[in-house]
Amino acid sequence: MNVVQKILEAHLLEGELNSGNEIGIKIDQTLTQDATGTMAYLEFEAIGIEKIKTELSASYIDHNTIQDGFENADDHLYLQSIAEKYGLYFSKAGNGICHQVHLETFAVPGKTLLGSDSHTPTAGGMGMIAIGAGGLDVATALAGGAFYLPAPKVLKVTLSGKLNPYVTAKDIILKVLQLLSTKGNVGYIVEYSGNGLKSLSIPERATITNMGAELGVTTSVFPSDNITKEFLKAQGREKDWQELLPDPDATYDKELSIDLNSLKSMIALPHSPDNVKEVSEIAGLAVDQVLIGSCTNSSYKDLYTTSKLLDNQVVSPMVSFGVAPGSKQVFQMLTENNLLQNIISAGGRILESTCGFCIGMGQSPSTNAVSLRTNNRNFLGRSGTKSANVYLVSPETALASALTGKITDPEIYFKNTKINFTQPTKYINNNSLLISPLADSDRKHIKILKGPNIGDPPINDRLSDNLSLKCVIKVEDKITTDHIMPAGPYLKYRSNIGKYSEVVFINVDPDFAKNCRNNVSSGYKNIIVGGQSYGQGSSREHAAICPMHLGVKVVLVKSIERIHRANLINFGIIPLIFKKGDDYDSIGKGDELLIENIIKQLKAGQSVTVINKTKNGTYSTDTTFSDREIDYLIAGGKLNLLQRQA
Ligand code: MIC
Ligand code: SF4
Repeated sequence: MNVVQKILEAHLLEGELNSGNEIGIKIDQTLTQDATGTMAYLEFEAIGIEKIKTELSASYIDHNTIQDGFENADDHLYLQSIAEKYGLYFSKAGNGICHQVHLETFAVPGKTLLGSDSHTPTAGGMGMIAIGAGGLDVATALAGGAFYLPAPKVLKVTLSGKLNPYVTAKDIILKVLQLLSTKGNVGYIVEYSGNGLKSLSIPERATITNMGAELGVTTSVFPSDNITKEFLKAQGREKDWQELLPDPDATYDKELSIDLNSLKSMIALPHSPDNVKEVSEIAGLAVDQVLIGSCTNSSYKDLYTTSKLLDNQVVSPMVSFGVAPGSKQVFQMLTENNLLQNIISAGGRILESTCGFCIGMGQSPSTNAVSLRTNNRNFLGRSGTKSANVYLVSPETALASALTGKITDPEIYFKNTKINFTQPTKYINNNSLLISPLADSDRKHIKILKGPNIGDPPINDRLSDNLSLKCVIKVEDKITTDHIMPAGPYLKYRSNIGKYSEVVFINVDPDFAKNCRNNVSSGYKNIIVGGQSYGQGSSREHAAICPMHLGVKVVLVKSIERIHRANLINFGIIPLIFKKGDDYDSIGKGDELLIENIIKQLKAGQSVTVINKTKNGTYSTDTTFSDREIDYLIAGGKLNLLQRQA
């Protein structure tokens, strides 16, 4: 068996690993963050369970900590009271980004983790099967329910050789993205292997599994070896270690090799993480902003390197330069070892240990700016400035470019600079911002605190047999959940579906919400028509809930990404895939579409037929729903069923 099979086999509750069908697995740990967490816990409360049933669950505050207005602070209080009531760890604002903190504090080789954030696979660097999902799936896992996924295919990526100085783990994953793209990898889990692993530390492995999310795979995983053991030991958690290696005769569904010796520094160009070139190909382009941080590149090694490379240097006067340590641990390690000094002297702005700029919470670049960032997504407008061009790079490339004021290959720029980083043998463990679960006797008295911005979890209507639909929007390929449900300034409405729904697709079609409402008042449900890889990116289930609130009942696309597909089904929206991609061309915005006897068609496992009354066309669709998914769709969503069962 390979590592993926070993972990899944040990957690299998339903189905068979090699069947190609759906499997149900036991979830050991969960994580949530504030932006998806409020809805996840509202859903958990609605299920009606007394105490969480996982081995360990943690609720992090890291996405929105700006607190402009009461809404955000109220969300934090709600989440803290939920953690106290139901037995979760609570990581307060300032403790760090969920994935970095989870890696340091809780990740355990061989265990499973489900997180309401698409970068949950970060913990795969520790040898866990760590999967991103919608909040309702995490709520289900908290209540002890299985997590369902199609039995995965495993892609082996063999890393051989050793990286040259200033070529990094980030360049490895950017190379993988260049080779595989963000499309067409649904259903795979990536397993890393090869002698190249010997020189990759846990935070570097975590950079790779983190940004594996951009491939659209279910997750990515590294074996657990002596390097894993040393990291856990330095975190004071050696007892959590177990060796986890593939069997010598393990088999894989697909293979890919990367020679680390010949790898160059890579860069993702606007506006997609797979638009990757070598840095040398675009060197010389003037840069306005450089930001180091996010869950991809904010480990102690990343910031140690940042400090050392800035020693006695000053960043270009034309560059706005910010650095966000990924966690309080990283921040404290920097202060303890006198490393902040160089960053401050060089002209760096020290930012809070949160997601911040990565999700458009602050640091929006100037008009038409070139912004170089170490995070994982550069979707159009995500930075908060639609005209800005965001490039994704390693901290080393970011630093060389910040110093010169133009995109610069660090291999050349730093060729005479030598820095020696060795992994610390002991990390600082100070838990002043991490609150442990309460004893059962103390939990009973806790009152849940809900500010006025926090609403009820939304529930959909039961599916009706005939659907009269209006095409409310037609979008192209690679529509991300950031397009559907923008974050940034709107984040504080994550707990208020009515208000948040007003901005669905706002940067694509500002009239979307209004048009949805008009169609509903004329007796139609809404249908969204889209291209390839619809719903890439974030796990935010609001990209399903808010359209549902606006009367969207069907999404008809050329292909769809895993987490978004699951979220749509969880909230009773039917994702249909064109059998013939060309049919997409014949549908226009405003067309009237009809699906007859849909419940019968779904139950019979038939290809659902969509009739275009405006254009006189008929489209067949691929339907690969499991029985469980059909039950959710008919009931109008998973919550309706779970409540009935509870
Ligand atoms: C992201 O990186 O897009 C986010 C913000 O972390 C999301 C979660 C969210 O939208 O709250 C994710 O990756 O799932
Ligand atoms: Fe936060 Fe950005 Fe990581 Fe998402 S990708 S968890 S917004 S740092």
